[in-house]
Amino acid sequence: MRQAMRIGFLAVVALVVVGAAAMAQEVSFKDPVGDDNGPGTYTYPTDAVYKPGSFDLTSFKMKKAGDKYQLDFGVNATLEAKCWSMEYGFCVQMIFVFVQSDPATGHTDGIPGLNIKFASGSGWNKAIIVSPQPASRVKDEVALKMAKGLQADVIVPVRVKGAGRTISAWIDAKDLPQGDITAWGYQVGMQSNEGFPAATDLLTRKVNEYEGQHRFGGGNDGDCDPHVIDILAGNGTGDKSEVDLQHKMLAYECNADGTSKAMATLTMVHMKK
Ligand SMILES: [Ca+2]
Ligand SMILES: [Ca+2]
Ligand SMILES: [Ca+2]
Repeated sequence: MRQAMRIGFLAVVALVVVGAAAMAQEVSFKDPVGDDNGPGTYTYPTDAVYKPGSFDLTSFKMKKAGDKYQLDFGVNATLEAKCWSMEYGFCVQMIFVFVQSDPATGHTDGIPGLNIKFASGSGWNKAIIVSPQPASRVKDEVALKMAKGLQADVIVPVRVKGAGRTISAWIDAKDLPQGDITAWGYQVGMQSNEGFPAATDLLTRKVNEYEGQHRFGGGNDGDCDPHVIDILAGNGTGDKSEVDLQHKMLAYECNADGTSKAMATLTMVHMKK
């Protein structure tokens, strides 16, 4: 009888351990409110479609769901389901997720139009592009504008959806490496969906010196300024200190002709354990 109880107890322990491992297939980050200003100076385009808070990332979660990963992004404004001709419940936002599963082999180059790079040891192994454009268009842009050596490491979701203040995306789990996703590094870049991008920009909206109807302001008319409006920083807990850390990471220097003197250099964020 005592032996049976011991075996029963061990079985319960085993179930708890397996359960914990299954639950660990989820990462969750928060981002401060009100830091949707890139390096600290950026302003929104003036058209009314860009509501205050639309580019203010507040959270990022990724969890395993069957043979998919579901990604959820919180923003600090109710999404515009009906604008332009987008079909998925959001239209002004575009989000880039950089996933680091192996620091030794990550890419330190950014993606065309973002004007960022990653620090040595902070490179990305997979980049997920969450856009309200049809997946076929995103894939065409990747093939046209990204360096050949990076294209295989880009993931375009099989489905995207916006509702309330949450943008969601689903990717095939097999497209990410195997491993403990809670031990990996992440970075998230908030951008804006540009249907008429420049030849050098992958569907991204430009940041200029002065804001315009469809242009962010507070940057530089060249491509020496980071074209991201909000990113993760610190431990990704949403602590106020992460605002300063973001501004430092997105610091940049331009030459007089608008070429880059020092490009904004990002590092990865890891879940605090
Ligand atoms: Ca934010
Ligand atoms: Ca610029
Ligand atoms: Ca931020």
